Amino acid sequence: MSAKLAAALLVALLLPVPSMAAQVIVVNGDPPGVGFNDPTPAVPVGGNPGTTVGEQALYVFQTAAQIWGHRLVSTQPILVISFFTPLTCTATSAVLGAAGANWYFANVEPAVGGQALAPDTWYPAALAEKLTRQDIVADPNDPYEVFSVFNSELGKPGCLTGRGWYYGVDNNEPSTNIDLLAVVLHEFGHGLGFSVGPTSSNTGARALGFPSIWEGQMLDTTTGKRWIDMSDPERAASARNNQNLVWAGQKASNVVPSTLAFGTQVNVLEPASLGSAEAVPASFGPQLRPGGVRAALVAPDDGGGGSTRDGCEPFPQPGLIAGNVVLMDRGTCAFTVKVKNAQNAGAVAAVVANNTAGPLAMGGADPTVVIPAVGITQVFGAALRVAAPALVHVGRNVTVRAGTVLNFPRLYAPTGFAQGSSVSHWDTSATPNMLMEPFINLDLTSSVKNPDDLTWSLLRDIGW
Ligand SMILES: [Ca+2]
Ligand SMILES: [Ca+2]
Ligand SMILES: [Ca+2]
Ligand SMILES: [Zn+2]
Repeated sequence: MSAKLAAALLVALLLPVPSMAAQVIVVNGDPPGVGFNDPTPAVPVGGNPGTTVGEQALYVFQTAAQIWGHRLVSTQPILVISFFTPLTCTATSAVLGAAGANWYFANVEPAVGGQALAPDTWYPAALAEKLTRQDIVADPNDPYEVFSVFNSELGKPGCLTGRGWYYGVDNNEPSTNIDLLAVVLHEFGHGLGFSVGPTSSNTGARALGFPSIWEGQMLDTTTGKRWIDMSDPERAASARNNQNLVWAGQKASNVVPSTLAFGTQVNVLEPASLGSAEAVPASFGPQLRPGGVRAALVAPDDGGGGSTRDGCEPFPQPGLIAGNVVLMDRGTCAFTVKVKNAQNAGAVAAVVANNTAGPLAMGGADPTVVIPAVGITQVFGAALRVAAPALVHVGRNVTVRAGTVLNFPRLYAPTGFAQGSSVSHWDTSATPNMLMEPFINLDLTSSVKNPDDLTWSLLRDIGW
């Protein structure tokens, strides 16, 4: 039995990539003059010897295919149809790429030496062929196991203007460019099976009533139920249960301690009844020192604007702040503006409470910020505000790894459902940043495996 999620049918030449373990073959799906066929001259960059934009793009894809090929074990070649096409974007945000298994298979009998699939369960094509040890041909005119598309407009006016692809293969992209190799590795990861598959993450509905192979490892830590045991509405609710949906596979859990860093927390020393809660370090400003910050937490009025709690105005009474940790609410102005206002008033650290569910991961950049800042949940922020002034320690949590619950890594399940991102990614609270988070980060390596990354361990949990 087979199911198709999306079509990708621009066929051109086959480009085999030699590899030790599984053959991952990039199929150039671009029409003349576009993407892999872009004849624009280019200067070799970051280990990529190509002398046209098209050659450089192909070199990046073949590098990604090789990295995956060395990891995967399969007797069956994995055909990846790839092309560049305009995808959704604005001057400040862009869909970089999209990919998936080109087919899902269920109830396919194994060939000699192959393994049986779990009954009535959808498998991504490449994995189904690996396990059953055969070429499962659903449609001879569409033989690809993986399809992938990438944004052809990146860096052009109106599409992350000026921030085009980086074609080097050395993880050394300038902060103004997007590392194509990381994006290709990410998208191929989806195509190989890093996805909830034909089960709708939005409605929880299953294709033909069969679960996907993912559902057995998707655990909702609020209800204690796995997706495989839920009704459609329960799955839809779980997909929005921010911070509480995890991947409960054993292999991924095993490598959490070697892959993810210890988390950060705000621990309330006085009044002790408030306990402690997870905090997410901001992407700007200094890191917390190893011992963290121990000081009084205060929540003074900023004296102006739509809210006196948002820290968007310079604090009128710096005397209330000097030497203390300042609590502010998310909203109205950039995170860097709030933290800078706290710093200017003499604060030693800043804590910003979310205005929606989940811990707050603060982005932005301002090299003049010299105090550490962390984001917390709206609920914990409200409790702290009531208790202020309170004595707090902002520092490392030495028992819980960042981005985990019960030592299981979180899946991305924001309260506001995000089509194309929800569920089939790691949560952004993972630290260091993981390849399969929904947003690209500058600090990714080209590794898909522990101790750098969790992707490979998740794929092993589903049978790779
Ligand atoms: Ca095949
Ligand atoms: Ca204000
Ligand atoms: Ca992260
Ligand atoms: Zn993705």
